[in-house]
Amino acid sequence: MQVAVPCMLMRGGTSKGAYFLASDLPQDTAKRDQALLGIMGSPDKRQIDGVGGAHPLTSKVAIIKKSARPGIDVDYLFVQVMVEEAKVSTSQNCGNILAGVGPFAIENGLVQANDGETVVTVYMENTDSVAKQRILTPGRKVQYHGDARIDGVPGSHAPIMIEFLDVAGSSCGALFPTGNFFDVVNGLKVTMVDNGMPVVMIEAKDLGLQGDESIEALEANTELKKTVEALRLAVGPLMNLGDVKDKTVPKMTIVSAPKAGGILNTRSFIPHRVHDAVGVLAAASVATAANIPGAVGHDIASLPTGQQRVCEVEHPTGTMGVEVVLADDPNDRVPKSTSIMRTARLLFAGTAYYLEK
Ligand code: NQM
Repeated sequence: MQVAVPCMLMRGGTSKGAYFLASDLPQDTAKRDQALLGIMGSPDKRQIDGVGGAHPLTSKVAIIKKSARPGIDVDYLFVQVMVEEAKVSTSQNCGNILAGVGPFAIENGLVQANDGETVVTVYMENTDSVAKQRILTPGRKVQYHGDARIDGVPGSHAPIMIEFLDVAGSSCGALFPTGNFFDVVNGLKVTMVDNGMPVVMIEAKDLGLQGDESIEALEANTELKKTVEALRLAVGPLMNLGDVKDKTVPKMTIVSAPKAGGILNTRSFIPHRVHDAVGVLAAASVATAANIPGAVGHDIASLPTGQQRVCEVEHPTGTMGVEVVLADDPNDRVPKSTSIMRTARLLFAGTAYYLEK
């Protein structure tokens, strides 16, 4: 039987996903996951029988509800729908899909917009942390057009500023979950960091790479993929993430000296495909660690000065600017805040269908 669910398809930053009101989906988690797999068309390499885009970056879901928490407008649960496996994961957050959450909340009447600009405060269920989004709302309506450009997305759109306040250690318990700025695992020097996304930073040269290899070359390098996956499985428990075999974290980020005026050049396994750009919270983690002497990448990074620093993280399709406000006490490594500009666009509003089995 075909089951109908109201749905909005939105681009959030450099990702694309299906956005739902929590009340429109089955309340039972197993049934909800079956519904999401059906809607996206998984498992199938092409997701031909669903609306998924056949890549992890376009097989994403946001589930949103009005929040009962004081000072919070909406609760956002991110769900990664695997493309080729009949699996979904809530073990990670997504800062790109987050960009569409405020606009979705306003479009669906969960938040009353001001005439001009509306701040939407979002509780991110996956990581028990909060983000504030500033959305342009002239005439109390979301404005999608504008002059803001983000690398990885053609054209320009209205800017959405996102500020993260309490994301350090939100998945791993601490900014540096092992208590060290670097560790040696499987013979490789790595930094394990979590400023909103668990990330493992490895220098390109330690993997026999230049760091500016194409996405295709990295994905075709089976030896490299084996090394990276073995490392990921080994660091999972060290990062307090347990067995990460079936998880989409940590993200494995290869860093090298900047080539385009940024702080570092990156290539990220997320964790099996290579990101076309870099994740929002992943960039927040990389930028934070790069600023800390002793962390992998610090010595080859080109860093701005001052307490408030815009750190451009280079990636395969451009750069992502992360504003890091360092703590007042230089010995305190947790930044006061981390902010990133994104854009988002409502692409389609209607009804999604899945077959109830
Ligand atoms: O790190 C992809 C994305 C992401 C995650 C992924 C993200 C983030 O770019 O905050 O946005 O790493 O799975 O959509």
